[in-house]
Amino acid sequence: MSSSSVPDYLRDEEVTQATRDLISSLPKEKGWLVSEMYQYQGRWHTQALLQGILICQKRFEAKDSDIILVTNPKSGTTWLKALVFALLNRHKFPVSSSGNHPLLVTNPHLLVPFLEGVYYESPDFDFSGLPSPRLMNTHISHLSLPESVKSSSCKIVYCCRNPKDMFVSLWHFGKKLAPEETADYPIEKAVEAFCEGKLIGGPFWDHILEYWYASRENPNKVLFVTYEELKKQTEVEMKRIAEFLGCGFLEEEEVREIVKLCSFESLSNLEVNKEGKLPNGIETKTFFRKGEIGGWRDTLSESLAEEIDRTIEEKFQGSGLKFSS
Ligand code: PAP
Repeated sequence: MSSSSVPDYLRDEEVTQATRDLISSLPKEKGWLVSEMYQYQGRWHTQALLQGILICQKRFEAKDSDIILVTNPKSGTTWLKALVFALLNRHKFPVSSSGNHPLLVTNPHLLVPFLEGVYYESPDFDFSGLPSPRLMNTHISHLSLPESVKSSSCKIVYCCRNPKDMFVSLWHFGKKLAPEETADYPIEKAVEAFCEGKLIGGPFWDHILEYWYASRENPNKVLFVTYEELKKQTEVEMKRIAEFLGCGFLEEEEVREIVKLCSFESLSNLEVNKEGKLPNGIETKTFFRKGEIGGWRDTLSESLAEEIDRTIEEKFQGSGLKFSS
């Protein structure tokens, strides 16, 4: 990819020799938004993110008190980061005196580090300095998590979103990020790639199902939430997350205030999320588009929606997992 508007982690340059050596042995494909993707442990990655994942697998040492937020891209990452950050820091930064709450002046992505992104940018980054409990996020699949994440007692909160909305959100994000590179790529082709599991990070169903089953097998370790439930009953879901994380008693008023502060309306209207940029160059406003359930209807034709529905039906059959549309 040539455009300078594309952030580093989606670019193919600046990877180490070790990554290049591994990459030369991996299956590769041309991708939407990225010129080349590589299949590692069953998932398709850009070179840069693959490097971040490899370093994370090697270096990240989870602590029992860690909290890791996991999502497929465009499934509610920004929102979940804001909610859990506000929850964990409610004594240090009471939302009621919200005039100086960090979320009012800082994009959630800068308050909660993105593991593989940080390791790609700074391979020697030392996470041990983060205040306890450490709060981090990742898009890494369950299969590829660093060993210490699986063996420690750290907690994982996984947020899943209806795949049609997830796809549409990613589609618009990519178009905003790299208008020239994506201009000639038809949505039909992107839906086909999505349904073949060949969009960045895909197959999306493996990602979701691995965490879904992990949450069933070990409900004290993995909490499975959905964007749709979060949207429909944010306060109820917040309390469920708080209980899972062992946050202790929460006043109803505290919950209400956190939910209000982290709502789409509130965050998307803040100066920092309208005009700001992340260090990797992404404009913060690109993380706030519509924030709705079922917004895919504006973008997907009936036949494309059916194509994704067929994939969902086939891949999630028997799992017990249902998506509200
Ligand atoms: P990421 O995985 O790249 O960090 P992520 O935050 O998961 O992105 O996805 C952005 C989506 O979450 C956008 O959805 P849309 O394209 O369908 O609109 C964005 O609008 C939505 N979003 C961001 N913040 C919130 C929020 N506070 N409440 C609800 N939805 C939100």
